[in-house]
Amino acid sequence: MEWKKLIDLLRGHTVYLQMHNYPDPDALAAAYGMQVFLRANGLEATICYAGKIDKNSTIRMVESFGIKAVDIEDIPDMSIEDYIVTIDGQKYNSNLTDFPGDEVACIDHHPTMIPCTYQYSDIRICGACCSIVASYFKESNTTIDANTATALLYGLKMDTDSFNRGVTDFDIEMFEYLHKRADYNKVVAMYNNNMGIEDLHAYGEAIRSIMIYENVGFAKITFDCQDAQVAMISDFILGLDVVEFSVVYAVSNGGYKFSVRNETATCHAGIITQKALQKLGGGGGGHFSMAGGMLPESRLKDLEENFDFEIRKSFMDTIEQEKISVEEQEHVVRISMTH
Ligand SMILES: [Mn+2]
Repeated sequence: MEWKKLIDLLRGHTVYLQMHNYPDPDALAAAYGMQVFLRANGLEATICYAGKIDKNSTIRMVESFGIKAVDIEDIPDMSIEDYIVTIDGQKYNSNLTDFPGDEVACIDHHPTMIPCTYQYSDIRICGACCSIVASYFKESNTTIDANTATALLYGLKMDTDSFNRGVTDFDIEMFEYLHKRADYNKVVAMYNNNMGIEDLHAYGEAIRSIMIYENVGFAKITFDCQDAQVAMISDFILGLDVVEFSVVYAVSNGGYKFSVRNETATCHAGIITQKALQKLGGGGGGHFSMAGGMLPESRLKDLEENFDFEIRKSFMDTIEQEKISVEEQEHVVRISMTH
């Protein structure tokens, strides 16, 4: 990370920090942290997004940390000359709408699906985008105020499912840095109270529909719910003692969106999701322990009658085909921890 290069690149331009669509706590906190960091270096930037901030946890963040995030529909004058830094997402990803501005920089912690050349790129595979943003303060010796440190720590805790998922040494290092400067009681209080009544409907549907094959759990939600809710349900299913791999899918734009979680050493969630959905005419991908995907409406007609069966079959077959051998395991697990 060469933070001075980012500052030099952005200086003199109208700058937008674009989070992925329907931003989650990690995206919101990382964008906010980056805005504060840029301001400390004499630059103003506007946080923006497509979709909505309508989940309990994110609405509360905006209010409680004083984050000003602007809906793209309220930025009619963004021009092609304006600079965009993508935060917690990458250009060409389906969850990052292409805005008029020029995506000159990217700060993200996800594996790259479709490569893109940026003038400044900081993509590091770690537990949360907030960790990367925290490192800008640390490495540049920029003073971080308690509110910003608390927001980043909350984003880090949320995206790593309280340090259970995808955590690297780097995240722990940033946790230590933020913990010294944040109000951790506030983080814990927010973390323990982020479920809304509407989330219970999604839980209810998932519990009714759950099917378990071997160590794989499937659940379906038949109403349009937010990405964050599908992910939350997938974590929940994974919490069952007999489940080590969970596949949750929910209605979205006439099709289905998927959230997949893995805690086995023999499966790679990203590869399995990509291949299983490709067979059905959809797409997806992601990390070793978490992945997401999509089956478009156009593909449902062919599958209609046996839809749920076809999904389960495709995932079960792919899990069998893609099983990582014992010899490979150590290597893959090590790679997945460090990259
Ligand atoms: Mn994230």
